[in-house]
Amino acid sequence: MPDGPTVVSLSLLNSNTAELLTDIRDGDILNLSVLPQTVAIRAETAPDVVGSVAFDWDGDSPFKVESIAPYALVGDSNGTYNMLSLPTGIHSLAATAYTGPDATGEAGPTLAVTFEVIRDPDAPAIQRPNPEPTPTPPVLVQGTLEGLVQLSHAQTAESVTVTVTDANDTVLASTSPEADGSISMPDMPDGTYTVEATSPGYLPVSGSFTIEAGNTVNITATLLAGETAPGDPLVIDELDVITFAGMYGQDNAPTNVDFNRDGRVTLIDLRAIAQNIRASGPLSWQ
Ligand SMILES: [Ca+2]
Ligand SMILES: [Ca+2]
Repeated sequence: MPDGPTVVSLSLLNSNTAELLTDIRDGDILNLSVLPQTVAIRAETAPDVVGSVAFDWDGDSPFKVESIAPYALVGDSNGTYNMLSLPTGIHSLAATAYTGPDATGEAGPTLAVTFEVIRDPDAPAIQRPNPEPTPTPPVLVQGTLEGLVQLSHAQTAESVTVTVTDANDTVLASTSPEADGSISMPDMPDGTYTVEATSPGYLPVSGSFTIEAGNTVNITATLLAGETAPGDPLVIDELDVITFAGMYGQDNAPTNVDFNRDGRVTLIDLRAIAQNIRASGPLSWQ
């Protein structure tokens, strides 16, 4: 609070009764079809008595200087307010308090408002802009993980499961690719994720991806065939060959040894193990 004389508010009064109708704030819309027709405007000061108050009004500067309280825009006679003619339209009002009479001495800060006067029987008496702008809810930015997942010896990737986890190992999404291996995981909030692709009989693929500003991240991977013995270290080795041998020749074969997903365990599948022998996982997304 400044030490010097200060205009702290501007009051709209009924000039006949001196009743306070409202304080006038920047952006107010005052409806003279509802408010009394006879109005006055008064500057409220701190302290209550100052040297003088100068008013600027609709471009006249100064329009009026009042050296005796009350400090009214169009003056008063011993406290009886003169009626202010207040035409409809936009009005600008500024008031400055001074230490001395007739706008002399030190000036305090100027309180300035712009307000509108309307005459509308259907509108409220006073419309006031919300002083606190309504906070806009944050827009949840969401991106998409898109990609292609393939199995090294199969025509279809339908047996693959793609899982997305966050930094807390919470599973956020899980999907299976289309037959051609394509995946699309929309509605992913911005963040960094671990993405893993698994399929029975294949080394898993794992990677970390960051979605920023709702963008689409493209990821591709090829899983290698031959990991037939789930639970052993992720290496394609003799144990996988032995597991395979136990099911050799079977129809309706389990998918963990039927790498080409043709329903039979044949030499075609053995060739897949041979090609990938000694490979270890998890593999990385490209
Ligand atoms: Ca193995
Ligand atoms: Ca097969």
